[in-house]
Parts: sequence; C-alpha cells; structure tokens
Amino acid sequence: MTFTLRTVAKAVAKAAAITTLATVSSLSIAGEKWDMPMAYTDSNFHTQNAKAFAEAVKIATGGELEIKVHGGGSLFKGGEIKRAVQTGQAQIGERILSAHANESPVFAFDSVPFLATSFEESEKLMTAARPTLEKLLDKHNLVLLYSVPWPPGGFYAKKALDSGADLKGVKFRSYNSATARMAELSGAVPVQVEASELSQALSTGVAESFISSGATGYDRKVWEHLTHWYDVKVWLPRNYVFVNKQAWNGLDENTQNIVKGLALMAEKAGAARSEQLAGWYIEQLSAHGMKVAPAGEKLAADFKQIGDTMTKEWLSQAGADGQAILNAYNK
Ligand code: PCA
Repeated sequence: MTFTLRTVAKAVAKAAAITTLATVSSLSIAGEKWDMPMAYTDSNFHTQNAKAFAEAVKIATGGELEIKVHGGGSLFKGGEIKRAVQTGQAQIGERILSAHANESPVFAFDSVPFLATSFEESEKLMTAARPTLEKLLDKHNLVLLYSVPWPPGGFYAKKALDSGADLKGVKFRSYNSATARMAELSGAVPVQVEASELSQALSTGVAESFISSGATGYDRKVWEHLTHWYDVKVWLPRNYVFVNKQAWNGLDENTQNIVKGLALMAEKAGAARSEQLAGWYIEQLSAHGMKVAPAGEKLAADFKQIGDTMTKEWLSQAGADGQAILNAYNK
C-alpha cells in the first residue's frame, strides 16, 4: 500500500469518525438519567405532556439527558415529591403548586378564589407571579421549568346544591389548604385526599363532595359515586415542573438551553391541551349521567362571599410578595 496524501487523508478521516463515534457512544452511555415523579395518573394530560417533554429532551440532547416519568405517585406520592427533588432523591418532578401553601402563601397565588378564572387570566397571573415564584423556589433549592394550569375548578356533589348551606356537615375532600379553607367556610368537613386516592375515598364514603376540574372527575370516573358538578370557575390551579438545583447546575450550558427551550414549549402545549380538553371533560361528565350546571344565584353569591374572605386572608398572609403579584397582574 502506497502512502499518498489521499490515503492518509482517508485514514485520518476514518480514525476521526471512529473517535467521534466512540465519544458519542461514551457520552450516551454516561448520559444523565433523571427520575421524574408525578402525582397524577399516566393518562392525565399533565402526565402525557411531561412524557412528550421528556421524549423531546432525549432526542434534542442526543440521549445526553434522559428523563424517566413515573406517573400516578408510583415513585413518590404527591405529598413527597417536592421534598424528594429538593434533597436530590429525584432530579426533577411535578406537583400541584398550591399544595405547598403551608410552606409559603406565595405558592397559592393561583388559588385565590375568582382572581383568575379563564385560561387567558391564568397565563397573565403566572407571568405576574413568575419572578417571585422563581426567587422563592431558589430558596427551596429548586429551579422552575414550566407550569401548566388545570381547567377551571367546580363543585362535585351527590345532591343538588342550592346554596352554600347545603354543604353543611358534608365530608369534603381537599387537596390543599385553599380547598380545605373553602370547605370550612362553607360549614363542610375537610379531609385531605390525593387525586390518586379519590375514587377509594368516594366509594368508602370518606368524602362526598369536592372542588376540582372536569379533568379529575373524568380521570377518576366520579360519576360512579357522585351526581352533580357545578361549573363555578373558582380558579385554575397550576401544576409546576421543577429541577433540583445541583442537578440543574450539573448540566452544561448547551443542554440547559435545550431543556429551557423545550420547557417553554411544554408550558404552551400543556396550556393549549388543558383549554382544548376543558369542554370535552365536562361533556364526559354529562355523558356519564352527571348533572352539569352553572351555580345558581344563591350558591354563586355564597361562594363569592367565601372567596372575598379568602382573598383578604391570602393577602394578609402573603404580605408584600402577594401584593407585588397582584399589582403586576392588575397592571
Ligand atoms: N385536579 C387536581 C387538582 C386540581 C384539579 O383540577 C385534584 O383534584 O387533585
């Protein structure tokens, strides 16, 4: 074999290709693998959205970052997810934001009754709250990636509700302090139940009423236990996706940028899906025999009054941070 420039060049090119391949494969072998616990069932639209996000991250990073979604509270239960990610037991996770109101009232900005009652308002409120929320999460060793609203919340019951008084003594399932407070102010008896345990709580009579979107009614087939849903549009609570700060800082800048870009897409896609499905979920409740109706005049007025009380309470608890969010929202 004669060594011409051409054969040398070919050999160099071949060697370079082999080295590149080796580097790529060693990178993908050594690629980061993140666990992503989520509280809601696999078929839920938030979980589906996160799976699409995870898939996009894997493709866009050439397998350098792989996120494994664990739905339905299978890796950590809803109430454990934030702590698991803070402490690095999981690298990324999703939780309903307002469930952390006991740690800071800022986490419940989306659960101030009747403050933001449409998808458009919900997005505006999120934009107003984002800087305050990011600062707060940083103190909790977390980096915010994206947040998606549930469809508007209404009241599920097993009888017709004409006024707030009809909830007196009713066992009322709560999922955060705002739903528990709303129950208390209506004279109902709150009991904390995760969405994943809801069907069981309803079938055993632990709970007989609750506030939630059509999504959770559909996911949990609540028509097997309850008969009415009142479309009160009390709020659009948000789930949020967050990363452990050390795990985040361990990514190179290029990967961080890819993840940030895809997170923005996941936020937009998730909100669009939530809005697109909102009406469909309600149709499903009706199709399965539930009576779906707007709140009557007296019921709406009673909820409005409870909402006013809760708004005052939230503002006094959330102080300057709460006021800053409201000011930015009302601008
Ligand atoms: N569904 C969740 C929270 C908000 C919602 O619409 C639940 O009921 O747990």
